[in-house]
Amino acid sequence: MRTPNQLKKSLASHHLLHVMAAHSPLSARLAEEAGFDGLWASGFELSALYGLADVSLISMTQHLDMVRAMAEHSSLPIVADIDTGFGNAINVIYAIQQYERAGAAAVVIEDKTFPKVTSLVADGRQELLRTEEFQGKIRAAIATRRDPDLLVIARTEALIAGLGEEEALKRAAAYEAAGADMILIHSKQKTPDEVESFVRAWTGKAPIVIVPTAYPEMNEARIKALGKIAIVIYGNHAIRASVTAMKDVFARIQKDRGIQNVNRDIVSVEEVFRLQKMDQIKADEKRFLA
Ligand code: SPV
Ligand code: MG
Repeated sequence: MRTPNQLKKSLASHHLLHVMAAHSPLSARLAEEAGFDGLWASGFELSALYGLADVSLISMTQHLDMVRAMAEHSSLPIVADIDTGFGNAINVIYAIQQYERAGAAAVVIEDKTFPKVTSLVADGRQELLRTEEFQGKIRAAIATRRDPDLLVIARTEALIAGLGEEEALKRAAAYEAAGADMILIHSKQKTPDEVESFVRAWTGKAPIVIVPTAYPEMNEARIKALGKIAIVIYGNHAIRASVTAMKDVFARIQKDRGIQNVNRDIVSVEEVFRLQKMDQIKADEKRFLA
């Protein structure tokens, strides 16, 4: 059985961990082959895959199925985006039991009300839970996990909700006091200053996780210069890369009225066979099909 401690061990090495978004076992395998340290089981990506907004429409069961399938096809640790925990502290208890069994190495719970609204949308309706209620959810998660190596990451959306750095710091400290192993600070500002200022002001012991989608200049050098940040999550680059590639190829096929030109620019069918482990199927056929 998978154990979550691979992520904890990697964190102990004090290297910045690069965690790539995935929405399927296939994207998980590609992220692993590309050399990432972990997988972000993104709610945004899965919602987009279904053509849905990331506003708590995808069920926990759908997301869990994705996590289980990714865990079967990749050995990378999985950081599960469990949104608000799908309800109150009681829902969190059930979610932690399920995600731990599914093989997650970490869960990220955000301090928004259920149903949540996706973070990066302009003028999104961002409602936060009372700090005490969210602390109860963190305490529920910590009390429920069977393996202490399953990391519980508290995500504050205070900056996303426009409540300012002071509130974000207060909440992060309260969540650490409730037992959170790490703090994810999210921001939709187009430049890194908001998050950089938060990180500089953070005096807690819990390492920080960031998702620099909105402020892409925050590269490794800049993150390392700040210190305190242990994980960077590339939050939606698997689904955006897929959309880019599909739009391009579909448009070219339409323009060329055929697949004759695009064929050399997309992976071969053999490459897909490789990803499907077709070799193994052939070998098993030889061994077992009498
Ligand atoms: C996700 O990828 O689902 C996230 C990151 O939670 S964000 O969409 O930026 O909120
Ligand atoms: Mg999400």
